[in-house]
Amino acid sequence: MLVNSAGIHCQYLCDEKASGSEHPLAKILFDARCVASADKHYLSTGLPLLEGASSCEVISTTTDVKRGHSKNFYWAETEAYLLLAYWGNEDEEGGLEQATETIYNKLLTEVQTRGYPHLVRVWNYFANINHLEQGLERYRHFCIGRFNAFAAQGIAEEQFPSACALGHVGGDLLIYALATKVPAQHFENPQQAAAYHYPREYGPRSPSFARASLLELASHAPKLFVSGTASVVGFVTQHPDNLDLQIKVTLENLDCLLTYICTEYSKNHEGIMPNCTAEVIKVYVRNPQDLPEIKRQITSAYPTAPVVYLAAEICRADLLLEVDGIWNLVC
Ligand code: 3EB
Repeated sequence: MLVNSAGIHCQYLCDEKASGSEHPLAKILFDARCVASADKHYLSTGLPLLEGASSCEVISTTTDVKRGHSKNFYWAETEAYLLLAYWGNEDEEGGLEQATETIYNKLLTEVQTRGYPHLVRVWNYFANINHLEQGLERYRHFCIGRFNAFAAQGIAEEQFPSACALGHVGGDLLIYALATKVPAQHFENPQQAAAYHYPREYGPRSPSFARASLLELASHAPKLFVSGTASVVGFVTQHPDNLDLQIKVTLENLDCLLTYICTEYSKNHEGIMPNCTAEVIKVYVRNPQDLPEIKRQITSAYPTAPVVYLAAEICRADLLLEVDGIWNLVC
């Protein structure tokens, strides 16, 4: 029997009611409020679609899915993959920092218990990410909660998953994650500092994530989960007031990361350089009026990729956009 032969695939659906696949792990909705859903394989994000392929993304696999849910929790698993989603009500859970820590503790326990101990990718969406609370930006409170949970459960920096953290329009804190039985290979960007080594001026606890995570499962093209990427070189925001140049640096960061990973991959595979093709791209846009210029440059860089443009607050107040996505390494 082939173990771990299951593929995973993401696509933007034209019609959110369309099946997209017979085996969906989850359907991600780009909508105007984030709430725990009654129909639990729909994950409401609170990130409205500004433009693009669809207001629904399906994460699907090629094998049977078992799934279930309870209040504020959804799970779906196949032989190779576990997807978990948690919704948190900050008021009921002692504020953002505590709610984040509680959810990450549950998440890290759950992946262990179910036998998929390796986190590949985590998506984090919550309200008012740049607002101050008790003198500290809410993103930084979130980073403290996440850091504490990783520390408590003995997760080392090298094991941090890829991630994104965006501000949504309001509602529940949503954290969803993909975990596997075999570890992904995590990468850093050669022209960026590791986020987990950002200096203290960016917050009392640094952000716990990798820049990209590569999954190599038998009989499938290696799949690369790319974290939120923005106009940051080293650890410093570039061009805080210049949209055009922020887009260019963001695209350069992506290019640099993808080239580096393909080169590393080729070193371990007889020098064969893979072709890196985008499966899905998400562009998070702070100011909707910036959409035309952002779209122009993204389309020029990725003319054939499925892209959605979402309204979102980026976790640094001086960043105007962030891009993430999933790429396939085709040999
Ligand atoms: C940056 O490069 C931009 O805290 O999980 C990107 C991706 C960013 C993930 C996170 C933050 C996160 O630092 C911000």
